[in-house]
Amino acid sequence: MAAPRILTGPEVAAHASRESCWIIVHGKVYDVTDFLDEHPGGSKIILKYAGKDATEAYDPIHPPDAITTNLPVEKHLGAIDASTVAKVVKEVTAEEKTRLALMDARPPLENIINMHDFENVAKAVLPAKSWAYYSSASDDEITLRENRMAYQRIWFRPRILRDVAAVDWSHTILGQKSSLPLYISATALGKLGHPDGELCLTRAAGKHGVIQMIATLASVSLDDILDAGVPGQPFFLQLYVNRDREITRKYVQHAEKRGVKGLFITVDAPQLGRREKDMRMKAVDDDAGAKVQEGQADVKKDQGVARAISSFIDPSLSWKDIPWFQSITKMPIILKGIGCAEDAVLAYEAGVQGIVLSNHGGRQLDTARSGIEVLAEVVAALRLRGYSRDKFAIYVDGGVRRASDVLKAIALGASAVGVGRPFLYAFCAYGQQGVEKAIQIFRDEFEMNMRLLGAKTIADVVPAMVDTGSLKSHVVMTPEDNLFRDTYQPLGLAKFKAL
Ligand code: 173
Repeated sequence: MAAPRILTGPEVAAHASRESCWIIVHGKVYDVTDFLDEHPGGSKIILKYAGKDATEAYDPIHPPDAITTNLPVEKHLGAIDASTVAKVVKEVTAEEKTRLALMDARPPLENIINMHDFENVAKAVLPAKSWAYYSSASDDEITLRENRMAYQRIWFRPRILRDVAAVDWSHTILGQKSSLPLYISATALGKLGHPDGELCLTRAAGKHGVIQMIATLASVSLDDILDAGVPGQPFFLQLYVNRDREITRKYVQHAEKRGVKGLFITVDAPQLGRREKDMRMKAVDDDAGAKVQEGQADVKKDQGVARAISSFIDPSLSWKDIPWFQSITKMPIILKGIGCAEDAVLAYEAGVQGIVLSNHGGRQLDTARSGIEVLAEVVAALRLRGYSRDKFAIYVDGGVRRASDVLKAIALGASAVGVGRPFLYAFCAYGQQGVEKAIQIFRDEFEMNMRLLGAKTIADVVPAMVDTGSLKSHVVMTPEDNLFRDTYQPLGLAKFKAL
């Protein structure tokens, strides 16, 4: 076998144009000239790193094997001699300095007492682009906010004198033991917020008996996440279905072989929503950044992070595909992103094992209703068809910030609840310890709320414990949720250039 070719920094730097573009990623040199126009994120961003090391920019937004699977082997030019690469001294911007200072000045973790606190810290310490990507939702972000507000339109009907000395909020989710009646829902691109990315969730979840749903577009590979689990740690997998079904088949079967306990197929994203905070961030960067290839028509420039990497998702996915999924895996199949009773009934009739009533954290169809509102009509429709909670799972996600929200959903018939952003913000702000603290806060809140509600176990949380009279009315006066209001960042309008 020929010895691998070793290249030097100056050799790579000589290929820094559209005509010949080499880049370094993780110590290897690649010729990406022919790939420039195929790059889902556009050519411009690659050209920014032409002739240079692109690892730092590449890492958070690509699956670890993206280059090796997309680039023919003859374009893998060899290894780089690191000692010959000119060190780029990065200028620390004023914004970055402020961010680092805020990181040092974070509230000590013991002062964090609720999920809003994590969000508030994450907002301050995340790079602006990461915050924009995570926090954004589609169009006017009405649904994002409604997800929170809907819980405030449900009121408790507590029971008293029930000997609540011992209360137990542990639960079973898709047949798996869970220390909480909620699971960590999938969020993508964790390394935009923390160098260890999704592993912060894995380690905390393993330690505290919580189930993590792994995102197809996690920054850490599926295998690396599974390898980081403790023996027997249960995981679910969120699936974006690839236009190339062979890729999806292999991915799903690999996950099953590795012991993943449930397949959550995302069905609400045939196209990604327009998340304007994310889109504007990209525009700002283009104005301020290096003007690579000025005048070049690059249609992808203002679409934001998520849209740039989502072109593999198959918009032709339909009910006809469900039997195929059932033929390739024995994992329970859950359709994630159901928004009305009609589709819940179709899912039930298709023989899948459950659904997630979700609007994708407000990131897809704006003014879609909240999962918790949809839950009431779904349970009613399924009851007419003989549904029982132990045979078909109904999960809800979106807007959950308190154990009381979870209890409301369970009272209304949810099997369990998904919590995404709060855990994401917890690790962006404090790494694994943040996630552990978030779990601890939920525990404390479950203990208090279950005692006050008069429920000793999750099975005791019943429909009669909630008043949903106002749930469907979207114009009900309630006291404002100040914490939510203070962390919510209003959308902005297009900025004028400097005068
Ligand atoms: O909500 C998202 O951002 C999301 O689901 C996604 C989809 C494609 C690429 C990255 C994230």
